[in-house]
Amino acid sequence: MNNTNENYDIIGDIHGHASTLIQLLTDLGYERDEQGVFFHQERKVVFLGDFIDRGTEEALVINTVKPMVDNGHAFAVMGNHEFNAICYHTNHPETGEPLREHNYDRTNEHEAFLAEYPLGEETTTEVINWFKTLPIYLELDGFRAIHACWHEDTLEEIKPHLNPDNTLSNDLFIKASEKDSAEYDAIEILLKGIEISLPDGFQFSDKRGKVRTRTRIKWWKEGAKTYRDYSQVPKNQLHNIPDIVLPEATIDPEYVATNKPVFVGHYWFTGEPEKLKSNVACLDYSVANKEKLVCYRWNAGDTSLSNSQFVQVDCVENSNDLQ
Ligand SMILES: [Mn+2]
Repeated sequence: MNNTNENYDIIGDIHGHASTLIQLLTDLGYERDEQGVFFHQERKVVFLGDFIDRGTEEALVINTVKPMVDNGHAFAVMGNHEFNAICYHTNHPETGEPLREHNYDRTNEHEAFLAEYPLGEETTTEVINWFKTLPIYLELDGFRAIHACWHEDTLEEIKPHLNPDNTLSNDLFIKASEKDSAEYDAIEILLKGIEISLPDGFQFSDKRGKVRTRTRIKWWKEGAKTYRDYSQVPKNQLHNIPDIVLPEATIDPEYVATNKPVFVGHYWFTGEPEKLKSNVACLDYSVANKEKLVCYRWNAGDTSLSNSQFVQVDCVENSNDLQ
């Protein structure tokens, strides 16, 4: 894609917080056209996925983002929540069972979306069909975008199963819904990040209080030697992660500093936004936990990342939240 002369605003996970998104777009100088679609004369947005679940303005997020993409004012990649929604709302062609089981946990996680887009309704099908048009990654001249993890080997493995526009084929949704398949593992890595098992006897609580024995790793980190160095867990849980040296085989090739800059969302960071290393930035700062929505302003000609280019907006409470 020849886009060296374009300026981009890359925006992290929104999770149903449309009022906050609208505040951010306004702060960034975006205006509405006659149809109400946000645009900027000199810039385009790159959305990093996870538009839905958690917040109470799911439709307003979709009705803000989708027309921007349709009108060429934005690009968007798929998040794990869109992938999960597609599987929740799609039945297996042979068994007729949903690709993602409608059990209590999964329905509960998807509750905010279902409140606005009930199962089987026409508008729901339309939104799910739009999710299917989202590519799994975006590679522009200057930078890359993917929801959770840019992992070269996994991308190479999955490329033959992608459509020419990097969207997932219908077949891939089916295969990637079967645990233990190679496709399942690949989607887990790209959309949810790389996880490792902690040594026997160790566990921690995630941000929702669930006890876990596997941890997301800092795949971008160079020189990590121990489980504690390499684990991406809430700060108050770090003491539960052992300072034990990782087995040799666990250490995955990191995202080397000579690679093109990459933007991800997904990791529920808090505090002051900053790059993770010279060429990796995460833009998820937990708006879904009433924290911040974060953007990175990439200007034409940029070749590296700078902490001065982050823009943040505090979560805007909406009337539904106050009920
Ligand atoms: Mn995510």
